[in-house]
Amino acid sequence: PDPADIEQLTYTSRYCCARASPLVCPNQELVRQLDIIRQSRSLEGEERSMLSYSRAISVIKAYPYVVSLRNLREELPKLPYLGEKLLSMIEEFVKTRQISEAQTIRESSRFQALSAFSAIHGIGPHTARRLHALGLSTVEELERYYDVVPGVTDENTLFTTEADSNESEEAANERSIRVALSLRHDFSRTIPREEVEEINKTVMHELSFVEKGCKSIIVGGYRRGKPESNDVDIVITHTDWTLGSRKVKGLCKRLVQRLYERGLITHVMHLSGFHEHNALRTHHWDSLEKALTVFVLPEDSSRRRVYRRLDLIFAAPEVFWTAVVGWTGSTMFQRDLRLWAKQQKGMKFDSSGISRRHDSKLFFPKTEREVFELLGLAYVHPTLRNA
Ligand code: DCP
Ligand code: MG
Repeated sequence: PDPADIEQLTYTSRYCCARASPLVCPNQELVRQLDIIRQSRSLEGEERSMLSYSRAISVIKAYPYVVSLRNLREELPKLPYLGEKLLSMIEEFVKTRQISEAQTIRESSRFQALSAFSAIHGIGPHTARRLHALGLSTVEELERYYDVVPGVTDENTLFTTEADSNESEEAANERSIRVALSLRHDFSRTIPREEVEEINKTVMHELSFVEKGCKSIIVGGYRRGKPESNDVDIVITHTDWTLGSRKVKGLCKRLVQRLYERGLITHVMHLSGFHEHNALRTHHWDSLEKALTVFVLPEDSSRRRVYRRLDLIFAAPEVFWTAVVGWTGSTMFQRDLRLWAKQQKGMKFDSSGISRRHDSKLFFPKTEREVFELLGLAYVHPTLRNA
């Protein structure tokens, strides 16, 4: 990160997109314990409480000093989103290195079951609670319930290029859960940066046979500097600014088809071209196509094949940088970008575009910096977006 950029950021801002949030902060253990409470609120479907904890946690992540009884009295009460409840928890932590509520939650069997269930891709808090209410409490019991054998999936019937149109959302979701359950031992292994890079290289090599002149950026946690990722997220576009949008259209299915034929993609959980951004609907490049897949690198003498989650996102050149910013995350960072754009600038931001609210005028940033400039924000380096 450029020190001149960092200087523009203030940890006291109400918006995390105006703060610097490093991957590891001076109060990491405090953050870890508060995150257990946040996770519990999320699993219980207590959205408002969950969001309060998310906001408080992200404020602490950007706080550049180790919390002490002194700054608890003087500075912390002035920071946004740190209310009485949070301050008393921080005080408890400063005095005892523990937050008793986090401890209690972690020891509860309900929390253990719900968090184990929601760790399976496709199982959200609602489904996790439903499964738990059926009397299930371990992942082994889930396997029996879904009739899944670890490591065994039916690869052929699971792939369909019509997954988006023919299948009901519910059926697609159940199919994803079954795949994720059967491959959970692989999916729970994190992906080192070198393998993320090799997956990107392999995908782009295959893409060059499908369409020339494309480029990609690896986004997600990798781009924020995480040493190990849970999945691989790649945004792809075409290098030709004028013809690119036409070349990108339909590319998602064509690439997925090729990767599947090569045995590199084994499953497609979800395939879509969707219209996220209302203002863009009437235009020819109106969609961000994406494929949520399972990818496996070819066997190598030095390693066995490990199944990995791979998300491919396709963006026309005009919206490439908004897609990159959106998919770099973090989730909280993206949430506040939208909020900032709306509340402070009368703009609309999401992964598929930036527009002005009063006249729906669209903006086509040519660089990542320009995305921040258009939104009237100081540039935040990707490694400082871990809000
Ligand atoms: N994202 C999005 N829309 C979605 C899912 C994610 O815009 N439907 C964005 C926000 C996330 C980023 O994409 O920060 C990547 O999401 P991941 O779930 O892959 O999370 P990370 O990449 O941040 O971490 P990891 O994959 O290591 O768990
Ligand atoms: Mg990711």
